[in-house]
Amino acid sequence: MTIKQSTSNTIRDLDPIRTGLSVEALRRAVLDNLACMQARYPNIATTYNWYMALAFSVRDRMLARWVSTVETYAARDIKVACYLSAEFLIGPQLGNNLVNLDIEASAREAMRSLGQDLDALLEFEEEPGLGNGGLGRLAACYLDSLATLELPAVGYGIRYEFGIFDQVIRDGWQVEVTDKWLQHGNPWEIVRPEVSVYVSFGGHTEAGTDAQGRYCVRWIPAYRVKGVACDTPVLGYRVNTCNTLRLWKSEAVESFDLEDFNVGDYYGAVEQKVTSETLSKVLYPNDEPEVGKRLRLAQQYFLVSCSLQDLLQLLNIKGAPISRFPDGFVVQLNDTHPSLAVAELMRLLLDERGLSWEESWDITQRSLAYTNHTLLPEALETWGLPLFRSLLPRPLEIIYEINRRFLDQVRQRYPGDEARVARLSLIEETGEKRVRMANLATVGSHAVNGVAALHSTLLKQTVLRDFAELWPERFQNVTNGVTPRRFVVLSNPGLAHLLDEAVGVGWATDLSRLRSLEALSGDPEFQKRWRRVKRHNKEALALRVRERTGMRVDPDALFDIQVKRIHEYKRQHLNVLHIITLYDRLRHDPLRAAAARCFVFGGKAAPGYHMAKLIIRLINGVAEVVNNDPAVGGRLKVVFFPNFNVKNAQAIYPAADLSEQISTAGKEASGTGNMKFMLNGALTIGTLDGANVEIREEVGADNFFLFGLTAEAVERVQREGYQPAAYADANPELRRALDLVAGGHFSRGDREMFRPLVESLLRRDPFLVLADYADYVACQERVRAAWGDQERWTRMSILNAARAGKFSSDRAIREYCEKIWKVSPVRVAIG
Ligand code: F58
Repeated sequence: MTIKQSTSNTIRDLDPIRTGLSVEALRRAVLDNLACMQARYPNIATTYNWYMALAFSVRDRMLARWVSTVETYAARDIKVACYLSAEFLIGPQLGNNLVNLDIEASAREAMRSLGQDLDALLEFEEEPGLGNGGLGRLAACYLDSLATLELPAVGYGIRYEFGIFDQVIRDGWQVEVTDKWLQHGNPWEIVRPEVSVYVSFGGHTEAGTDAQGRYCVRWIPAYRVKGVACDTPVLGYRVNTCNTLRLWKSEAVESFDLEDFNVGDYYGAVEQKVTSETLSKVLYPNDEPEVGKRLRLAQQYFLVSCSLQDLLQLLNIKGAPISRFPDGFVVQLNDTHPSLAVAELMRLLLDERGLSWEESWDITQRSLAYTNHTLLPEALETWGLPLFRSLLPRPLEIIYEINRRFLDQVRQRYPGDEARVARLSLIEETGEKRVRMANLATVGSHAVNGVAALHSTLLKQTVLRDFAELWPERFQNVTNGVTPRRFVVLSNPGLAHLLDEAVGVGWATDLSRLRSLEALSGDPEFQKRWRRVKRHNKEALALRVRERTGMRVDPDALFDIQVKRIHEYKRQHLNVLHIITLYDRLRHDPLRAAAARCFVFGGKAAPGYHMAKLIIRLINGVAEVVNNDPAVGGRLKVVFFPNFNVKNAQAIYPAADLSEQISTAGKEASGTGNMKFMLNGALTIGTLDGANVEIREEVGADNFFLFGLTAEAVERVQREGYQPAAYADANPELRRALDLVAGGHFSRGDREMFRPLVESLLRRDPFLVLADYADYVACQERVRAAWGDQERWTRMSILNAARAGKFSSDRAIREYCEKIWKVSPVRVAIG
């Protein structure tokens, strides 16, 4: 017998059971994987077994593309976009991979022939909740676009064992339950123990001279942790490009648990192992200022050190000199969480590769770029010096040296302006000394961008003003985008089908083509089909609401939806005050004409953010009263949809009529949910904040419900001494709404429960809820009138989708490539 020597790397040389795309090939593959990966025959297989068998069959079909992609990148002199992010909220994988491989229909048929329902298997999948919200989801949309546009890219992050908590509602309160996304294993990842790096922590440094007599520093760490690569394939939409999301998992360094460390101390060794593994154990669910979170700083350093070491190794494998690093890689920092990359790349080049400071700095700056995602001063990351020094003594020294050289430059440019020097410094000197991560990221990067036009403008006027004056050419805007594959093709198949017919296939990768819908927006026949799709999606959501909350909602009602993290600046409580006002009107005048409205809320509150949790409690309190009051007669319904995540989002956006984007102007950097709603034909009620500004520009003022103070006016009102109580005094409806809350009407007579919320609104109201209330309520009247004319509403809905093209993440990624990354597409061939 001769064994065929395989040197092939083409898909044709793999067994068709791993690659075939027909119904029959898929059916056989699933049976094969059921037996060989799950040790089950069909008669005793559970949903879990079927899900895993199908997932492995789909993954098999991605692998040849994955290997070819890696080989293509390795063989060619190309530049790779490296997206560093502490969060990737990638969502369920099965459905998206089926769509991108274009085998959804065959898989459905194959599973049906095996007696299985594909939808039930899709529903079974747990999503990796490795992110808090918009920032993590943006990273996932960008990976999708990078692969779809055939751009060489890698995502680097952390493989948290526990992602964002699951939210359950008990007695109206949020309760956090640990997320166990890995409990059934993860069929989408390949763990690569052979791809590992070591990361140092603690200890001290020793300065000396090297063999050539040059000054050098040695870091003697207190301990080291091993980072192991866990790779997830990211297949583009109907292309061969399959990029990698590399998430690092922390492990103990073997030497600790076996040799020197643990002789006779077995339990001590195990403890060390546990400590090391703790590093990637849990995602921080915080939306609040960081205070003394040692583990979080350790995670950030772990992420950047693993990723940069990996890139240096890749460069080595390619045989390229270190000076070529910026030609081979551009490293995008997704907010300040990975901004230690500035210090770490310097350390690796200086201490480990022996480069000079000047060479190292040139490489670092040319390679890194930074995206800012917030203007809230309290959300700007800083780390106290004692913590920083004890955990990362060598990176801190490097930061000090960067700062020294940087401030020298500043002093030369602005002689005598010590106030400016203090503002620009990487170290905050007042009070406890702290490292300012946004300053570090800005100084170490060649490009800095905001995530919507307004945000980028405000960034230059506020938090990074001095930097923008110093280096105006570094500042850019790249307005966020979302992937139409997951958020239409996958989650709104009815709409996708209608779009295929109306504008022709191809819109999913060229969203500007939706413009041709404009011509159909007034067509009665098309309108009817449009409404039918929406109605179908609303029925599906109503069913889900019933399952999750036990509540019945009417699919004919206007679905008015606000889903996003719960935060005071996002003003869910403004929405609630409007609902209370509508309710109060009906209570006093039950015969009043009122079209049915169903208000849906969804979103998690940071576990320690009491006011946000109280807002959730208020929504549920209002729901309990409004939904059961006979005077309302079912015309108003309030639903809090528990555990808003990517999976639930996919059922929610397609069913929305009205999208609530009501943040205080100047506070929401961009928003991306606003784009997903628009793309699915929802109309927006919103302030001139974040990307709302551009949404309104695209869709036209007539097709957008605008209200509220502008960012400028917000600033002015606050500067002039805002008196929220005066607004309540001047507006009887607002006063009554607040009185109902304070009087225990929504808390079964408990007057204490919502006191902190009402007092905060009346005394401080930092986000100008009361100042915007009247205009919001008036604007909602315009919504009501528009809804009353279904032909008009449908036209506006169609125009919203038609004009959403700008908000594709493909457009955003192309802009990053052109303005910042200088990365070009690379065709991947298979077979
Ligand atoms: C969000 N930030 C912005 N941060 O709030 C939103 O306007 C923007 O559209 C989005 O980024 C994408 O640019 C955001 O989601 C976080 O989740 C942080 C994660 C780390 C802890 C603090 C919150």
